[in-house]
Amino acid sequence: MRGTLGAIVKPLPAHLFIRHAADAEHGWDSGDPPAGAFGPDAGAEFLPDDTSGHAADAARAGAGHMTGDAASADDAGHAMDDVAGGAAGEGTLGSGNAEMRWESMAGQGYHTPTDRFFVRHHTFTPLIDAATWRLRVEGHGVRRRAEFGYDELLAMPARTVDAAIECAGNGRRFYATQQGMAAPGTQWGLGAIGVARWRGVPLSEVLREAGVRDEAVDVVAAGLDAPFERYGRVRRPLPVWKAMDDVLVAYEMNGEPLLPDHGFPARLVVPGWAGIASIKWLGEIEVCTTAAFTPWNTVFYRGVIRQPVKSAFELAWDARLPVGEPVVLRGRSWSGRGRIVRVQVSFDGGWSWHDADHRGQHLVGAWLPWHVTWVPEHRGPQVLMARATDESGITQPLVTAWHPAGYHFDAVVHHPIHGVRG
Ligand SMILES: Nc1nc2c(c(=O)[nH]1)N[C@H]1C(S)=C(S)[C@@H](COP(=O)(O)O)O[C@H]1N2
Ligand SMILES: [Mo]
Repeated sequence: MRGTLGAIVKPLPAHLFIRHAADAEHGWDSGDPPAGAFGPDAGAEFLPDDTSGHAADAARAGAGHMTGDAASADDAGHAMDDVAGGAAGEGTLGSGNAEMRWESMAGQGYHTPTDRFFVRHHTFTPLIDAATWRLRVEGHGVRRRAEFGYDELLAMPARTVDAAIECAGNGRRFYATQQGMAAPGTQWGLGAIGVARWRGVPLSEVLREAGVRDEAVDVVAAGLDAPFERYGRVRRPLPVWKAMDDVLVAYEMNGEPLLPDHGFPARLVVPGWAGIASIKWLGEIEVCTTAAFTPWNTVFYRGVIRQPVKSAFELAWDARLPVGEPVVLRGRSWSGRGRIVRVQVSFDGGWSWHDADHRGQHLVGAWLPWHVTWVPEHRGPQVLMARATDESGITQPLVTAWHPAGYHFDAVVHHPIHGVRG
């Protein structure tokens, strides 16, 4: 068991873009959305996930040890901000958000290595001592309070699950770049997703220890990170059926204890659902006998449940590809609704589509790696497109419906490349 956390280090993010929550043009600086922007007048039903400039400010104040690659890399096509870090401790991202570089998945196996797994915090990484950490389960929906220490959790029947965690705002920047209407919040490209091998105790086991009542309706998981502005601790309700189905109280990620940035000592992993459901630094679970409401299902992430179908190339933005030379383009597609059944790629702006070959496995709740061979014919800027169909029959559209908070961007992404002399 690791008690002292200074030793647990997330490698500095050569494979990550740093993205600040605040964006001068499209975000705002406090928890309050601009008047009218998301109110009933705007016809908006949903509100943004990223509302705070505080995290970025704290990061600047505490910045220092995270410099270099992430800030200086050529980032054409991605809005890059200055480097965050330092707020919580050496070796953690501190505050702020970091996005996986898709080209860093090239040549990787099925899982996202932990050093490039995206990080999304509402405030900053808490350093929690596992020796004194407790997970409490309580509420009207259980017969008795239950409490678990780290060692007790590790001693319970464990399960291993390969699952994706994806931010509801993944792809948000394409509302601006492809559809001409910027959505407020962190301007993620497609890298706010990762698939890891999680190990932990099924939440159903944890709840059973407390004796779930038939009357239980919702389960509210709360994090031990600092309260977010005036909204209190990050906490998100889950319906009890999902909580009892496939949710994990995870303590391991890719065969190692969780890193602080990803929720040490324990987090929820909620397969297929928006990342906010996968509460990090889990401290309390309240089981309610009536529908539960917190700012994380009313003000933020309202109506957001399953993740839609998406695809990405394992390729740098503006990659340079030699004309006349066959290139194997690889990518991955995923959907919170189930398996991917088809992936097609277009090299001519969507006029013609070619089936991609699938390689390996596609686990439900994770992703399908695919590849297609192409010979670039022209020099100069071009666009690659990939679109997937999931087993619910839904295919990625060319344009997605506007969402005022920038969630659910499922349209085909235009990936720019340059044909260069071979
Ligand atoms: N306690 C707590 N849990 C949290 C968050 C948070 O800020 N605090 N962020 C959520 C969001 S919005 C996402 S997308 C995922 C990101 O998980 P990761 O940082 O391990 O990639 O964690 C979720 N769980
Ligand atoms: Mo998120």
